[in-house]
Amino acid sequence: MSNRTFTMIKPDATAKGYTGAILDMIIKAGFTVKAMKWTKLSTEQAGLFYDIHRERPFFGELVDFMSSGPIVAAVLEKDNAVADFRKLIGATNPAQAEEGTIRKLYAASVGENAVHGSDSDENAAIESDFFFSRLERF
Ligand code: 3AN
Repeated sequence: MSNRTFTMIKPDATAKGYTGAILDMIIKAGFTVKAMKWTKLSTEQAGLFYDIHRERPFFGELVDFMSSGPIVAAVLEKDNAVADFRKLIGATNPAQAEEGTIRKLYAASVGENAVHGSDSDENAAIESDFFFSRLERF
C-alpha cells in the first residue's frame, strides 16, 4: 500500500471556478499536497496520459475535453491514499456518486467529471511521473 496518489482538477471544474472549493475538500479530507501545477495539456499530451483508453469509444471525446482548458495536476499524500481519494471523489458517473463526494457536488457528466484520481498505486506513480520531476515534489 502506497501513501501517494495523483489527481487532476479537470477543465470543466477549473472553468466553472471550482478549483478552490475542490482543493479545500481535498485538504480537509487529510491529504497533503506534495506537488502541484496549473497547466494545460495539448491533445497529444492528453492522448499519452490516457493511452490506456485509446481503444475505447470515448477516447477522442476524452482527449478533446482534457485539452480544452487548464487543469490542476497534483501529487497527494495520506495513508491509504489511492482508495481514500477514490472514495472522496465518488463514482466516475456523477449520477451514481455518493452524497458529499467531489463529483456529486461539482461534476456535470461521466465525461466532464471534475476530477481524476489514480486507480492503483502503480498508476499513481506513472501519472505523477508524467507531470512532475523529483525536484518538483516536496
Ligand atoms: P475514473 O476516472 O473514475 O477512473 P475511468 O478510468 O473509467 O474512470 O475513465 C477515465 C476517464 O474517461 C473518466 N474520468 C472520464 O472522464 C472518461 N470516461 C469514462 N467513461 C466515459 C464515457 N462513457 N463517456 C465519456 N467519457 C468517459
